[in-house]
Amino acid sequence: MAVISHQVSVISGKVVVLAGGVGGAKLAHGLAQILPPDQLTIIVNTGDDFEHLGLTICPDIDTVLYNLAEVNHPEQGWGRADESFHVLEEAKRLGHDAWFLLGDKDIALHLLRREMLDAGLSLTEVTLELARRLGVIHPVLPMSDQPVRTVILTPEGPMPFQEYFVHRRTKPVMLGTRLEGLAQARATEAVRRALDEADAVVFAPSNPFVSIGPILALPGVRERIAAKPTLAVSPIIGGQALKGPAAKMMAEQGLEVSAVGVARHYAGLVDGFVLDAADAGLAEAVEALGMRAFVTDTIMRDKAGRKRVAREVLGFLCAFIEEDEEGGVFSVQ
Ligand code: FO1
Repeated sequence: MAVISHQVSVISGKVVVLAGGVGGAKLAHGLAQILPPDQLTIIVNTGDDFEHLGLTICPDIDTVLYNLAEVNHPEQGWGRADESFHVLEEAKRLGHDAWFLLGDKDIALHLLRREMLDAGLSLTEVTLELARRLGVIHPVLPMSDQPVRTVILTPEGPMPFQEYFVHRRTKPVMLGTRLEGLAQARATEAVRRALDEADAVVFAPSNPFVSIGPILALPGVRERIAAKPTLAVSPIIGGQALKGPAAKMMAEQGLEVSAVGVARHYAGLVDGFVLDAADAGLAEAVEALGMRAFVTDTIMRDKAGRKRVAREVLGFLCAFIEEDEEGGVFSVQ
């Protein structure tokens, strides 16, 4: 039987991926298995960041770093594999309300981040240094060096993101969001340069409101992305989020809870939309929004699955870039 090669070889062309938590980290890891560091930059949401126990916690940055370094917790996706919780247990014994689970290895990284931030390094410099120490070779860039903090507006009042997400387990109704610090924040120079130099931008299957939304909200980001071939991977499959509260948030905002609802949210900004095979029937409705639709199995079950989805995404990118521009910068073998 003939062996069909699905190898994608990207001969040139730079890809920027926008990522939030676990879904973003998985796709970034898949892309990092295919593209060399000078062809892949990962821009990460920092709206989930917060100060806790004197530490600056950057959950999405750390989830991306741990996944790229292949030291992430295999089931939960965030945090470290083979983790212990001695520090937290002792803090608890001393009266700390340990609602946010920080393991010992994770705390070690946070202590180094604290030290570097206190020494005056920017979050970008700290992240690149932590990446280097973890053996991550691809550039992982926080969206901003200034703090931008997502606040969830609920009937009980405004709630800091991690209070809503972890402490309250996303139970309160989300009426909307507010990005504190946005007026004083800007996309970093590294982020702006990566977007300017990108041949294509990919929105990972991350939460459109609290993961991709804060990145797009930074001045100059949306315009830069609008000028590039851009595609998004749906975080909603069969009307449900694979992980996290995206579906619940959509319902609470009166949006259609489906991949089409997500595509509609991105309409005008993205040129292509990747749907899961379970939603093949929605491809036409997506295309009616003025974007190309591509259907594949988007579930990234393991390391090979992440690479497979990344390869499919790049293949899709090739297809529509080459259609638009003669001899586009990507090619599939
Ligand atoms: N998520 C939880 O649901 N519970 C936790 O206790 C928790 C701790 C935690 C510690 C470090 C870290 O980097 C992430 C952590 N997360 C936890 C995940 C994180 O808060 C969310 O996944 C993201 O903010 C959403 O993208």
